[in-house]
Amino acid sequence: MTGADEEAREAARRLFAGACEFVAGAAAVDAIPPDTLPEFAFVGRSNVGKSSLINALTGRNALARVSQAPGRTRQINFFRLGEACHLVDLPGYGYAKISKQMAAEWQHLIFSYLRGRASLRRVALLIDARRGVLAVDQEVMRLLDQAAVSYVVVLTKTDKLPPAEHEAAKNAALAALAGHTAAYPEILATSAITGEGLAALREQFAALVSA
Ligand SMILES: Nc1nc2c(ncn2[C@@H]2O[C@H](COP(=O)(O)OP(=O)(O)O)[C@@H](O)[C@H]2O)c(=O)[nH]1
Ligand SMILES: [Mg+2]
Repeated sequence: MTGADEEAREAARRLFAGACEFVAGAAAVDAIPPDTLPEFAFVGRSNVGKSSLINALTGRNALARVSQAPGRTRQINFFRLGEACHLVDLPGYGYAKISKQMAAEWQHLIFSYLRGRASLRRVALLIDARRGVLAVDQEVMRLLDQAAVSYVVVLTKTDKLPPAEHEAAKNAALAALAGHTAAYPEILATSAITGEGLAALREQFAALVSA
């Protein structure tokens, strides 16, 4: 391991060792708090594992409430990690029973947040490793491209995928990045259960906090 690797690892450890507190929940655009700290947002379909990943990254069990009812969390939840950055849990999309009206409201809230957020360093776009990138995920990727928001595709729940299928799942996700101008060119595979990929994601965020 080089000195630079060790430094990166140490910076990530320090960042995620900080206290993590709920700051605000915004169900409407005017309730979004000011962007005072570097921010990392998590977006993905309902039930993809956003809350679980935030809990696993920060080592807290019930920080971002893990909802058993898909489509329940309709607000943007902001958490402060130490004094260093915000972690932002965006409401899930793609829930079948959601009305057209709700879907339009989701898009308005999310897009208002994404467009005007100077402090937003990177979005983690979560994809269920067993399902891969769906048409609705492609739509969100286009929104992110339009808003010129840098995003990294993160596969979730890899523990549910047979080890022999991991490589193919990553390659398929990588292929789905074609033509997406704001996508980070690598896929991170994670599991909130086994902890796979968490250190790599922490390091990516830590590098962007100090950048
Ligand atoms: N096996 C496994 N289950 C997970 C993982 N992450 C989340 N889940 C489960 O998937 C469901 C949805 O997770 P949640 O974090 O609430 O998803 P969200 O709607 O995107 O916030 C819950 O039942 C979680 O326990 C994971 O890495 N592995
Ligand atoms: Mg959630």
